[in-house]
Amino acid sequence: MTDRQNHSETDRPTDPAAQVVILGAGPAGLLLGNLLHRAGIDSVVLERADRDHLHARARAGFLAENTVRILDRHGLADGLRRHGRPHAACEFRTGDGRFRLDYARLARGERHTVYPQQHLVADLLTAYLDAGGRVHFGTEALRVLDTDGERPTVEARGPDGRQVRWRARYVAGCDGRHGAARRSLPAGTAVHHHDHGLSWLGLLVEAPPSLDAVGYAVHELGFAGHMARTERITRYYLQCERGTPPDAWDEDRIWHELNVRMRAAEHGPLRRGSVVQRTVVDLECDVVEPLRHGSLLLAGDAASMLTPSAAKGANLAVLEAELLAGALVDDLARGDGRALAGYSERCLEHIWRAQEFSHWMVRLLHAAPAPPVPPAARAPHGGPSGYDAGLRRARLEALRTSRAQQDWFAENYVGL
Ligand code: RFL
Repeated sequence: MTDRQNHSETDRPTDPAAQVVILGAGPAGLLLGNLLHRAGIDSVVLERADRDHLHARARAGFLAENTVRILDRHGLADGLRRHGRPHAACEFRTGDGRFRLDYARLARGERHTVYPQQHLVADLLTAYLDAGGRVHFGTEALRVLDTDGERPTVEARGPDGRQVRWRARYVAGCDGRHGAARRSLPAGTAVHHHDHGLSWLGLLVEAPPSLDAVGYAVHELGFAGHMARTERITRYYLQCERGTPPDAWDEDRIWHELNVRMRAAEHGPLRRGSVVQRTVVDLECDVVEPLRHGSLLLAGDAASMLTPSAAKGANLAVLEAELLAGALVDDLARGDGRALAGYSERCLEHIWRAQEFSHWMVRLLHAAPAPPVPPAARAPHGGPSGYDAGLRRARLEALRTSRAQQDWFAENYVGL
């Protein structure tokens, strides 16, 4: 890029600049930064949080094989190869008993690697900084301006509270659902949103996993889930009323609910430990369409948000970051803008498929929230909740007994 291309009339020569300004140092932003830097594209990452916060931000843990392949392809999988653990089964528990699906023996034979997201972020950050990449911590992007031209600007507030304007050729919005990229979308951009009306209390517990499988418990008191994280830490989920504060339930209540819903008396005890993190997740999802708006491109949660029901969000973020890096390198280093023109469409194919499967999982695992129908208007026997329960039983039974259904499940559960 020439100096002339880089400057607009209102730019001050002292404004910092990069070919690509990346908002957010999550899996999407950091993978993108690494890949651009290696290709000789000048980039900078603006991150609202400080480094310690990123190292402690526990979220995802289940990485699909395609995610591992992408990270491997770019030499960024050392940490997860060393410390990640293979995971290949899930167990469904219902009032009719339990059944297990060894999904690595189904469909394409793929498995997950369990590796906490904050460790992956730490690996990507170290690789980027060691290679000479630039990250500005404590720097919050406020908005992206002039995205319809070739000289977008990011207004940001630095750690000292002062505002800085970053000039770029492209801005990559990898700053999640509540970030500046979403706020800067042109008026009228479609954001397809769906709220399941359900919520989970997400817990990190200091105790080894209680089963060698992901546990999905369907119970009349609400869903409960179990997912391994490390040898010392396990993630549990408990469905709760919308609006429940994260600290509403004390530890005795949490363990009581987990034991009852996971049917520990029938299937074996859960390993109890202290709850070290609590968060309430509302099961909402959305898709921004398209993902490109002139010189602003979205990836990861900024592009689409999923419920954690099928463990897809971080995997999509990695896939999209690789596609975006390839498209930006083609455009900036080779003058070929075709991949960038097709970026949104390519990602949306994967996004909608992941959305569809996550949606199916939510309907499998929960009773639909009560419809706003006065009791007098309900059918005298059964009604909508009985119908919904019947569908869920039929879906679970198909999953238990039909090899075709199990292959479909495995392909979607691990695949992307
Ligand atoms: P991230 O990871 O949210 O990173 C965005 C970064 O942007 C920063 N930021 C800003 N920086 C500058 N200016 C601003 N204005 C900014 N606003 C925000 C933030 O500080 C942050 O560092 O987005 P990214 O990179 O798109 O990655 C997406 C994933 O984090 C997300 O999809 C997953 O965590 C979802 N998810 C799971 N995904 C999986 O693939 N497998 C799982 O097992 C899984 N489990 C989960 C999950 C998400 C969960 N929660 C909390 C919703 C479990 C949970 C509980």
